[in-house]
Amino acid sequence: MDGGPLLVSASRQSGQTLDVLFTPADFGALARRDLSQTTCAVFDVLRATTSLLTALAAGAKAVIPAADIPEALVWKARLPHALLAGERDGRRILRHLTGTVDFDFGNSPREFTAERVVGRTLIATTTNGTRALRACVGARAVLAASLRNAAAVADWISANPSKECVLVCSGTYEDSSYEDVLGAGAVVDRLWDRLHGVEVLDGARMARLIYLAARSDLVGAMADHARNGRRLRSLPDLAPDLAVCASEDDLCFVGRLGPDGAIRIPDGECAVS
Ligand code: 3SL
Repeated sequence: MDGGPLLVSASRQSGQTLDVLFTPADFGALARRDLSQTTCAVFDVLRATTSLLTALAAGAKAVIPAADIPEALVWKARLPHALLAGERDGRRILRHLTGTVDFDFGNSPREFTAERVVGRTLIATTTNGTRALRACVGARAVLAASLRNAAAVADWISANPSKECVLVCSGTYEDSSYEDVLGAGAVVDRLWDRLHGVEVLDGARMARLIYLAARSDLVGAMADHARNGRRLRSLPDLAPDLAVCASEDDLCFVGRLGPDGAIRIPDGECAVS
């Protein structure tokens, strides 16, 4: 893949950096930082960003990431035709958590079929993924990223250079998560030959090395080494999500957070892979 010299030429003038944030402990600092010259690509490989990108691929009009359940319900009151998606403890959010309604979807990418989502706006809240996306509000660009669109994210970053590019791992609860590092490492790897003159910080190098060590069997690696992967593997109805979330580069677009708070496929990107 050759994305051209854009990232290279801009870096010589402006001192670009590429970094990875590994833990949810970084979200607070991120939200307080000046991100006006920063692109943030957010990974929740298992499963939030994979699922929202899958929904967009299936024809959903937009996905609105909500920080928590009350905020999702406020969005729903504003957009009554929108569908609610999300999980707590990996399971669909039901009435006992909302007090009023069952959510329409959980957080399995396999739920977001064209039959159910085409033309619809989704409002999503998940434990870590949507929280990480929201921590990046204020950045010059916020992208939803996963293994499924790693090459598209790398191409977008290359074609739209920012002074800083930060690959944000959503993590699991308050901890780092292996699968998000794999996703970030895959993007660093796709960018690798286009990074001359960019300062590639140790975090980005580490993520790439971890990805390269695992890439021959990403499903097995996630099922063995990721806390969330082990949990999904142990649940017969959710175990097939691992293979969907481990597939690489089968989506040819990025999801970009807009000023209205909704993630969409930008104009000009392919719509469906
Ligand atoms: O934390 C999250 O955002 C979720 O993706 C976790 S889960 O895979 O749905 O359990």
